Order: sequence, then structure tokens, then C-alpha cells
Amino acid sequence: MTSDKTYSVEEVRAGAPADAPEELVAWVTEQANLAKPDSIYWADGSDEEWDRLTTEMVEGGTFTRLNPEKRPNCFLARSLPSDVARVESRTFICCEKEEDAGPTNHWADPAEMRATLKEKFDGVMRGRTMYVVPFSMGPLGGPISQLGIEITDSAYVVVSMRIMTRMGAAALKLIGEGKPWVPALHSVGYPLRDADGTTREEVAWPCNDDKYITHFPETNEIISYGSGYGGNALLGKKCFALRIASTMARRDGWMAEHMLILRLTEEATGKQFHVTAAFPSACGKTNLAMLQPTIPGYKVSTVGDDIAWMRPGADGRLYAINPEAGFFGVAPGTSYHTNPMAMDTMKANSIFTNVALTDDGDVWWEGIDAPLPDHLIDWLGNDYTPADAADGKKAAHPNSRFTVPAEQCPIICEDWEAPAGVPIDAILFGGRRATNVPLVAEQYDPAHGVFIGASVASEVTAAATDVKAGSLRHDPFAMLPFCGYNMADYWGHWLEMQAKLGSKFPKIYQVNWFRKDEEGHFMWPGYGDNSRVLDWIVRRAGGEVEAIDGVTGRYPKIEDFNLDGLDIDEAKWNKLFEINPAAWAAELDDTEEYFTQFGDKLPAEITAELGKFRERIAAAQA
Ligand code: OXD
Ligand code: MN
Repeated sequence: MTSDKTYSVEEVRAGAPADAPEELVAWVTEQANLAKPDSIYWADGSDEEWDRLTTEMVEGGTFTRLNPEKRPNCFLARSLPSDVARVESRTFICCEKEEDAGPTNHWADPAEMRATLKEKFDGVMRGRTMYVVPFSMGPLGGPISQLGIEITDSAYVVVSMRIMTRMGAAALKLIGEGKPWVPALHSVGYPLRDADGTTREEVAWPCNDDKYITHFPETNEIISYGSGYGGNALLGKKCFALRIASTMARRDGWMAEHMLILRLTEEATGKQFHVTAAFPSACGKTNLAMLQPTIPGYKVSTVGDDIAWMRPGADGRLYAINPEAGFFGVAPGTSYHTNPMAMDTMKANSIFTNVALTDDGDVWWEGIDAPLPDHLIDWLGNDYTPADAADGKKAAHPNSRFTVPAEQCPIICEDWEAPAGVPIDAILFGGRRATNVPLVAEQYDPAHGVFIGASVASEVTAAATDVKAGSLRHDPFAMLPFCGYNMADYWGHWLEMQAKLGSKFPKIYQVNWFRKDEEGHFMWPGYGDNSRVLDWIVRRAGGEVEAIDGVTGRYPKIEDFNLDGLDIDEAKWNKLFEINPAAWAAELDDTEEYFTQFGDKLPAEITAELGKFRERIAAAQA
């Protein structure tokens, strides 16, 4: 038997920064007495702390320091094959009534889940340090921003949170001034010692096969157990900024969305236009957020690549901030061709997870500019040669990531940290759709816009482990894994926000960069050429161009759309907008069936939109 250390409030207080308020010290003490760490460390977010923790992780084998001449202050981590992505099947919304979580979430009774987690956390940090990590989602002190404290036993999480959030002493100071904060408790679930004194070897990537990613929206709490990876462990991101924030937003009249934010500036006039866009995971959101226009006259700057918090401003318009401070982007496919700005962002001060390592200490992944070298160490830590590639093995995991400070992005918007946010002019919804969905369609009216968001379906990619890649899945508003409450109530909230803001609510567009021809080739070049779609949307907003009424929405006229320099003639254009009424009738049947699971909660407006859609299909068939 070992005797576990008992922490008194006085002892924790003595080790805490002076700014830590009593209620925080009490919470940390309670968690310490449950998890039983060997020590408690309060993160301050300093350079010295980053250097110390990264060096410790290099010594411990969690990090490999990359070649400082090629990638200064950059590190590579390799997780375990069992811990490479978000685990949706182990993600729970714990609220009193199951119907408040809704049919698309995994629900758990809060009291039962608390009891389960209490057992899991009992002694879970034996032999480890408990890190207390204060953070702000959104600019420090901003009116839309929120504060949190993550307790974690992972130094990888601490340094990642330093990139992804405003982490450290300044956030704690605001908490000390009495601002509300969200408690977020995390453990990798791998104690180094058991209650009976049995010890366990440290490993480079501690985690547990049993995982719980839990949210208590009624009390604004997050508890995560068993994973050290991404959205399972960096609790400011999906857990707080989406699942918990979406429920806060509904209560308080704002919106927490899985959306990038970009600014388009018309160079001739300096006029600015702001767009938010929701796409399911790994549909190129970071690429769109950092788009390099291929048509003259516009400049794009990036506000955020993943999450938008939006609130009505005094002028009745919708204003958005990016609650994050970094980008956690998918590495494979990222190159100077697909996203030069992301490539320049990750030149220094970055963490790479599950990419391959070159012999000269740099990173490599499928789709990067450099050709496959003769030798690599793959994401599993094994030798990798072109013969492995020929066998179909990947050197980098398909969901491998770069974690980079947003401020290093060469086109970060000059006021990306404006506390009140930027006014939004248009909202885009997209997915990966080889068939059916045209390049761009404008809403008929606001309720049709919500219908567009609600009926998003996309081909599945690698960002979650437990959904079958390649299949089509419904992902309403790209929020399926991220909405902290009943999805139908969420649609109701959108309709309410639209009613509140009236004509000032941004117009909604459906986009699809991924349509394929009969030979399976993409029909639209995508990437920088998506600026052509944005250009049409801007000109629609300015009332310069008309649109044609179609089955899924209003489409551009070819003569109004900038196709200069593209190999797209009228026949190809028509294919990009082709509507097969029978295929759409089948898609609508499927959508209607999907909606039935929400029962009475489905807003009447959405049912009405289904009816109008069927009328448009019938008219097209006539
Ligand atoms: C992400 C995701 O990591 O959406 O951003 O999965
Ligand atoms: Mn995302």
C-alpha cells in the first residue's frame, strides 16, 4: 500500500498564483484529492514554461524536436493507433432529460455519469503532475469571450492549449476578478501507480482504451477521460467552444458555430465583406479560410478556421469572433499548392502530431510539396520507404495534425482579435458531395437557409475514428458531433435568431466544391478558384447580379460568373448545376426520414420547406 497525499485547501492556496479565487482553489483541491497527483502545477503560459515542458517531453519521448534550422521550436508527437481522432461514440451529453440531448447525441444521466467518472478519476493521476490551465476562448476580456480552467495530467495538452487558446496568467487574472469560468477536467487515464503501490512504466503516449468525453450543459462542466488527442483532450475546442457554448448561446441569445470566418476585401474600394462557412470535418475549411483568390480584385484575410461565436451587435447585425488562438489543421493534403498560407504559418513554434519524420528532422505527409523521400519514420515510429507506399501504407495518419499559432498566419486579419468581432454578410454551408449538389445555391428565404443547413450531408473523412469513411452521413450545420443539445431545438434557435435580426441576418448559401463527372474527376478546381463563388456572392449582396430560381435554391447566370482562365464551357457549367429530379426526390425522402427522428421538436418551418422543395422537384419533372 502507498499512502496517498491529501491536499488541504491551504496547501493548494499556498502553491497557487495570488489571482486564483477561493472557489477555484477549492475546486482544484477537490480534484487533487480525487485524482491524487504527486504535485500540482499552475500553468502561466510563459515562454519559460513552454521551453521547460517541451524539453521535458523531448527527454521523456513524447516529443521529437524537429530540426531547429528547418522548423525552429517545433515538435513531433506520435499518439497510439487507438488514440488518433475524436471518439464520437464515447462523447456524451449529460442533461436531466434525454430529449434535451436529442436523438443525434449520446445521452447519459448526469448523476450516473458523475458516479462513473468519480470512480475513473479516483487515483488517476498517481505518479503524475496535475496541471491547472487557465484559458480564455476569444480575446482576453472581450464581450463575446469566455473563460475556462482545464485540469489535465498531460503536458502535451498544456503546450497545445498554449497555442490553441489565450492560456495562462492573464486569463487567470480575469477569473480572479470574478468573471465566470467553465471547469474542464481531463485525464489521459494512465496512472503511474495504483492504490496498492504497483507501479506502471511511463510511455510516450499515455491513454486508456476506455474513453469518456462528457459534457454537463446544465452546469457548464466538461469531464474527459482516457484520450490525449485533439478535441478529446484540448477541452477549449470542441467540448467548450461548441458543445457547451452552443447551449450557453441558446440560453443567452447568441450562436456558437462550427464555422470558419474570413474577410474579403475589394481592393479597388477597400470594401470589406465577411463570410462564415460551415463544413463537416476535413472538407478543406482551413484551405477556404486562407484562400488565395485566383481572380483579381480581392484580398482574403483569415479570422478563424474552425469555430465562430456570433452575437447581434448594437446595429442589429451579426458579429463573429474566432474563440481560438491557433489552428489545429489536418496535415495530409496541405501543401504550397493547396494552402500556401497554412504552410507558412507552420514554419516555427508548432506541434505536429502523427505526421512522418524525415531523416533531416523535418515533417512529411501525403500531399505535401516534397516528393516521397527514400526513407522516413512513419507516424507509428517505424521505418518507411517507397515500398511501403507501394503497398498502400500511409506515412502520416490521415487525421494527422499541425497545431500552430494563428498570429503566425501571413494573412491573419489585422483585427482578428477585435473583441466585438466582425460583421457577417453571408453564411455558407458545404459538404463533400460527388453528385446532386450544385456549385452554389442561394437561399430563397431565411427558413430555406436553415433547411439548407439542416440537410447538409457529406462523404465521411478521417476526423472521427468511429464513423465509416466514404459513406454519406447527415451532418446538419456540420454540428452533428458538436451540438450540445437537441439538434431540432438548435434549428429552432437559428429560426429565432433570424426572426430577431430580420433582414440584417446574413443570407445563406449552399456550396459544393467536390462534384465529380462520370469519370470520377472533380468538376470544379476548388482552392483559390473558390474565390469566384465568393465574388458572385458579394455581387449578389451588392444587388449587381440576378439569380435564377432552381430546385435547390437560386443559381448564378453563367454570364455573371467569373470563369476567366478556367476550362469551363457552358456544357461543363450546366453539369456543375445539373439537377436530377429523381435523385433529388430520393434525397429528400432520405432527409425527411432523417428528420422524423426529431418528432414534435422539428420546427414547422422545416417541414414546410420540405413541402416547398417537393413542389420545386415536381415542377422540374413536369
Ligand atoms: C476538427 C474537426 O478537428 O472538425 O476541427 O474534426
Ligand atoms: Mn472542426
